[in-house]
Amino acid sequence: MWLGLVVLIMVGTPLWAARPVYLVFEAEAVQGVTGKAFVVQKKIEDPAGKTSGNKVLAIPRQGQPDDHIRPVADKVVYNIRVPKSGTYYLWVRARWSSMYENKVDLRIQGYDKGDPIWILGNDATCQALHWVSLNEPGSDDVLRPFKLTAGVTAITVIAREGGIMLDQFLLTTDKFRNPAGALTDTSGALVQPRTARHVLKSKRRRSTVPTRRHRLKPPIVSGQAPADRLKRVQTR
Ligand SMILES: [Ca+2]
Repeated sequence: MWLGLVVLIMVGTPLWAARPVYLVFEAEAVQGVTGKAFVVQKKIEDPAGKTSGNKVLAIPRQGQPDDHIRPVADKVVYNIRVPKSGTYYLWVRARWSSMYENKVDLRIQGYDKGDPIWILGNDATCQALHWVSLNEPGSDDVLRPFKLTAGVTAITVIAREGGIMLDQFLLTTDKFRNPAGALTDTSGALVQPRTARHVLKSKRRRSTVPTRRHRLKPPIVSGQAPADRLKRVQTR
């Protein structure tokens, strides 16, 4: 404890301030899956063990394995709640079908000026879930850093090849973290759109407030009242 206090006084910043950030979220937790290329599938059995959440976000293979048909243009977007600014590294727990079905394209908000595409995957481990890092172009093991500011950052995954399953993502400031197996999700890592319940509530709230359209509705002219109104009047 005394050593910690001495170090704190010397460096002038809290020791816990340097704690790395680990944001883990399910690949299938993304909203707006269109089904054109991406689908959510159950994936329970795997040589690598448990599939987190028992589901994956998949890009099914198009045609036969040797056809190498590129899936239709489709994408999903993760809106990630970044708790603090810093240099981050991205990992995905993925299952590739073959060396021709082993990568997805990425766009990272803040790095998409000029529309560059980053490639995630392209490694040689197939037919089993495993963690793959986003690496420098042409490298198998040098992690590609990117700077994020605190707030919400969008990472877009674009379908590039079929035969793909994505289980979890890890976004971290820890350059030396080497994830293994299914990880525990980080609560609140993703910003989800408002739920249907919220939408319903807001609709109810709106319905009690007269809108411009309501105000402009023409008045009912005597003798031309709708049938239901006439019925109510007649039964009084
Ligand atoms: Ca999963």
